[in-house]
Amino acid sequence: MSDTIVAAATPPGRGGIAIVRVSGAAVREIGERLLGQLPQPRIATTAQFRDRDGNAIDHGLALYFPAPQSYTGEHVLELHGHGGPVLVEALIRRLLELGARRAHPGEFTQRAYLNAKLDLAQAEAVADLIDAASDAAARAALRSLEGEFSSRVLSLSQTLGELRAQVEAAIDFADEQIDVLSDTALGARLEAATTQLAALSAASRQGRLLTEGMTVVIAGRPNAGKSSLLNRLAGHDAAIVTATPGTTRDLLRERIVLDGMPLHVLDTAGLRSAGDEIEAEGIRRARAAMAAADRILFVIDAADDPHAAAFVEEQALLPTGVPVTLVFNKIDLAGNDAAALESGDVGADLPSVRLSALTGAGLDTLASHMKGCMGFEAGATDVLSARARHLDALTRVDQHLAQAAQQLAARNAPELVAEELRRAQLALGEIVGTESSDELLGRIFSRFCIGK
Ligand SMILES: Nc1nc2c(ncn2[C@@H]2O[C@H](COP(=O)(O)OP(=O)(O)OP(=O)(O)O)[C@@H](O)[C@H]2O)c(=O)[nH]1
Ligand SMILES: [Mg+2]
Repeated sequence: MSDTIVAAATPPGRGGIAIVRVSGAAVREIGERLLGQLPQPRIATTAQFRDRDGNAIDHGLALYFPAPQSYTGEHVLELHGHGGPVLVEALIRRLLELGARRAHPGEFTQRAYLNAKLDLAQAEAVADLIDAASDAAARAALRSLEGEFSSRVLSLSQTLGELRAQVEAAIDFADEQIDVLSDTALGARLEAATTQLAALSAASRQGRLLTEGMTVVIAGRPNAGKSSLLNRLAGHDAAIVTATPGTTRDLLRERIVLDGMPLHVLDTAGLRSAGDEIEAEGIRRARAAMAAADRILFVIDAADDPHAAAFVEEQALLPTGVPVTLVFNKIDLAGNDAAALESGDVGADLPSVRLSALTGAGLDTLASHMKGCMGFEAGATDVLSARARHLDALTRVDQHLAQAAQQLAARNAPELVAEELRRAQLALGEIVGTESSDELLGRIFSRFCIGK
């Protein structure tokens, strides 16, 4: 039988009301001793919270949720008292005396997960909802909490399960193997599953940007104005700016919140054939940072390089798969019309923004462009809060489906196709927690606040 746990569910400090929550097998007995008698289930009832000698610690509302119809799935008692830290602590001490113990961070939600009230992705969405720094992030977290993410994961898993059954049938009827596997409907269904996965991955990638923040690397030639742009975005002089090319040598990270949108912005050493060993190391780090970025802002000195020759030269060396925005800087010198790429020019198909890091002109355009990249527009409905761990699992699903398609196309043994489908299903199971380890649960729930 699990321990009975207690914690304040409201934040520490003074307030109108503080809520103390108790969950576990001993709740009924504890409630009777604290309140004299248990309130009717789910009916808010005024009561005195009494100490060992029967003296009142506080009075307020008591709410009793019998198992399994409660947040945790266990018996839960909520005590709404006055919002003073001394009262809250006195009440918690009394509950400890009655046999409860203090809850660990996230332990209420962990129990909800263990009692199948929520799956793992929903439990994570609880934390994301509480931590949401913007309306968009909160909306995405709520959609995941309400199960939209999980149900799309489960529906994909079900599709894969059906496919697997079809392939496994071919194993059982070895004579007809070829027929079953050459069934074009099978290939088409696998392709449909891959499309379904791609849509889910896209929605989750957007969601991860909202919850964990987008990592943006500012790159470009020396003196293009990269550090000036970082300082503009940060709103303070984080990086050294001088007229000498090669000023920045190390990576510089700033966590910036732009209208509630979390960003990790990295300033880097200017890309050129290095002058010395220190600069060469700086450039190596710049390239590593770009490879790990969600987006590269490639800064061009529009006055000096109106046709973005620097980008043309660098393009082949940029990491593939990381989206790039061209930033034409120094428009105060170049004029707003300069630096236009024409269709057919390298980079003409990339999004571009013109601005002046010196005067701040165009910064709002950059901000709205980045909001768009993050799925931050009001009304973006296909964003689901997701985490790096979910994306990692979805990537593995994608690899297994690609393998399965290959085996199928090559008419290889059905066992191999079935095995790839099975592994894809396992990876999906990790997201919702049908496949989970204690270590994973520890990592997820320890990041919650206490009382949730
Ligand atoms: N007129 C004008 N000057 C700018 C602008 N942005 C940057 N500068 C100047 O350009 C020079 C280089 O700026 P930095 O921000 O240090 O350039 P950087 O790209 O970080 O250079 P490195 O660190 O050497 O790679 C400085 O003298 C800045 O004041 C701009 O928008 N307009
Ligand atoms: Mg610099």
